[in-house]
Amino acid sequence: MNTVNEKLAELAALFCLPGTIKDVKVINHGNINASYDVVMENEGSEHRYVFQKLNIYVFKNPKQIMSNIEKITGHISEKLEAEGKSRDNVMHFAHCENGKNYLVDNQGFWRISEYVPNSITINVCDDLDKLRSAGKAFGNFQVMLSDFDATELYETIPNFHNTRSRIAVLMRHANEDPCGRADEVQEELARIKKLKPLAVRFNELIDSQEMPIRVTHNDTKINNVLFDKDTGEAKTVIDLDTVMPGLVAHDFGDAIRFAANTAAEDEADLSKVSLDIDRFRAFAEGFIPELKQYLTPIEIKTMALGAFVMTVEVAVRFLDDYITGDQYFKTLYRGHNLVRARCQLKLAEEMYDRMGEMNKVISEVAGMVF
Ligand code: GN1
Ligand code: MG
Repeated sequence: MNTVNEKLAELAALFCLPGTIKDVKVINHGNINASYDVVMENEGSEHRYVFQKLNIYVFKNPKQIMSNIEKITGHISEKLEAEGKSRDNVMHFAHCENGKNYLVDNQGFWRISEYVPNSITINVCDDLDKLRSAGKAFGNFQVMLSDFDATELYETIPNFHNTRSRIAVLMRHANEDPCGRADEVQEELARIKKLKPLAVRFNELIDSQEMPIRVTHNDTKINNVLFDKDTGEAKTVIDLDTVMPGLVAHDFGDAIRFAANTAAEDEADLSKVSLDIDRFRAFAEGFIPELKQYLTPIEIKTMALGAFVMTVEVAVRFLDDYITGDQYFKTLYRGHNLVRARCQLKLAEEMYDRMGEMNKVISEVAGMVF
């Protein structure tokens, strides 16, 4: 047994999991935490878990995350129970003997969740039914939390979707140029400056208190949805680390940024990168009707804007990480963050040009003229 497996076996015991480890696979999607898919055997039956080491460079207060998650999953479970529905798909975390749902040791901050049975994740999505279903799942997640008191949640990463502040930080780092990489990215910086007036629109609408703040997921990549292996329907959403007060448009927009791109988020061949309006529509057809009764007109009118803003914001974050030496996102090669930033920037510029087309789809799906 190698050292990773020995560590996982030690953790399994500390988290009071019955049985012995039978199989371990590294989970490669996800740009932040280290995750392992672990199968355990106990008296002839198998149980599957996800073991994770949290990235404490990204999450400065991991205990606050675990407190948020306990409250959120508890709230959703209670609601489902009251409605007589199954709680099987709600994420469940293992607890140590001391009752805590995490463990800190000299190697890091650990947690273990039970694998949701019969589920799979996907990274690319050209199946419109699946996208519609994913939209419904993210919409439903917000509905489930619509009566949750947001003041009970810690802000796990302050200013997470504060686009204006993200851009300001990028420009400051470009001036400081700690790794001597700023010269290489002058063109990208100029393009971001051009997009900035529209990219900070949500900051203005928040400042003028025109946008309702809700409890949102904030990291709505398609690989954070679990689909049923047999039916292909979305079962639930995972990765609750960034559930915080936010805007509906952040969740809609981040999902579109990832799922309606005809290429991967780190595609180097930019000719492959574009917005697929059919995928955009399919996700909207799942998301908007699920939530519609809660939405105010301005939230519907700014939904497409959310796709553009989230795409600019992620471009800014990737570029910032490149300039500051690739400390935040996992990278597979030198320049990976720059490739990601260029890909997102190309998509954001296309969204800017096609805003009218995106708005038309939203207006049709929501049955609202604007
Ligand atoms: C990170 O953990 P993961 O891979 O789901 C990041 C998101 C970015 C995404 C880009 C906490 O998400 O905000 O949109 O990478 N999560 C955090 O792929 O920063
Ligand atoms: Mg995440």
